[in-house]
Amino acid sequence: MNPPTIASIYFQDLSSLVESAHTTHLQHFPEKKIQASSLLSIKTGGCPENCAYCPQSAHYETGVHRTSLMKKSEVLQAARQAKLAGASRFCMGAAWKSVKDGPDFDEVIEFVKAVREEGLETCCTLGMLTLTQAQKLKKAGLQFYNHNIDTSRAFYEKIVQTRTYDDRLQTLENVREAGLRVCTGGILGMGESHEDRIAFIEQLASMNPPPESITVNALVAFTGTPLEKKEKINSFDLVRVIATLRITHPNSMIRLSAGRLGMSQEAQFLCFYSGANSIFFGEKLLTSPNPSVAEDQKLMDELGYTWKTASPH
Ligand code: SAM
Ligand code: DTB
Ligand code: SF4
Repeated sequence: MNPPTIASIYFQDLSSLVESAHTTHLQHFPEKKIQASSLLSIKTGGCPENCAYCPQSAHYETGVHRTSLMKKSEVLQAARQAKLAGASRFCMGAAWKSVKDGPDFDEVIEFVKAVREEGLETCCTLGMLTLTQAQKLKKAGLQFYNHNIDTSRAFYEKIVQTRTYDDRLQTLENVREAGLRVCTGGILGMGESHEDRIAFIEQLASMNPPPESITVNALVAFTGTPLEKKEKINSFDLVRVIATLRITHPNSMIRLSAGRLGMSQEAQFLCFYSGANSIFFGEKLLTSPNPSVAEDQKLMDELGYTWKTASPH
């Protein structure tokens, strides 16, 4: 018999889908642990790309002010705070199209070394990377690189015109070849169809080895961006994507990422029950707010989850 297609998994009735995703989840992640990553925007706004969802694109008036690269002391202070609050991973994001060799990149290398010394797992998301740049980051002690494919290949060109889907895949290949762990995923609620969501999951499933970490963002619709009027994704649709991802990627971490402020705690629970085992935690994502640490702690206590601690490797 042929294995089930991703479409046939995705289109099952929701209770059967959630049941089988939960069974897979328990087999691979029997401990009720949630991994918490903290985000810091180390260089905000003024980005030359035109990603239709992004408040940091220079193409749109969103009220996000452009900054230069943060200072190492500020980054370290934020990392220490994140660790104290319980985060296991510290993710540094820059509104760059691609990394340019030079003083800013050299400084980011120093940030990575310093954050590692604090005993936190490290992740960066800096835009496109060459293989040599990926290798430099690896050598500095970076563990994860985040670079999202965002959606299906077909829908991608409606969302971004200043780079191609293949550009994204090339960076992911460079990241993999340098020996970094891959964090990739996308955004739901940008107007994509069910077929786009399935094609997005198929693209992730075609990666060999699979991404260690899959990030699922619900669109945060920013005023001034072309997607400002998009309606919030329906919770059942969000759960359908997470449950399908859990079945297709049994060993990957799945992060319920941006957009949690717009979700009920019941919807978040259904996402965790269906396979999500990671969140961004701390009051701020890159430019937008996130639930408070106290609120997330209360939710974890209520659900019976504890935080996953940082791994030394
Ligand atoms: N410039 C780099 C890049 O694009 O890879 C790194 C930073 S960028 C802000 C990281 C990711 O955040 C994007 O790939 C996108 O998936 C996500 N993102 C950006 N704006 C978002 C929004 N309004 N809602 C949800 N996710 C968003
Ligand atoms: C990811 O997939 N989501 C994060 C992270 N990777 C870098 C970013 C979310 C950004 C949400 C909008 C903002 O706060 O600017
Ligand atoms: Fe935003 Fe990254 Fe796109 Fe720049 S490349 S507009 S920072 S998502």
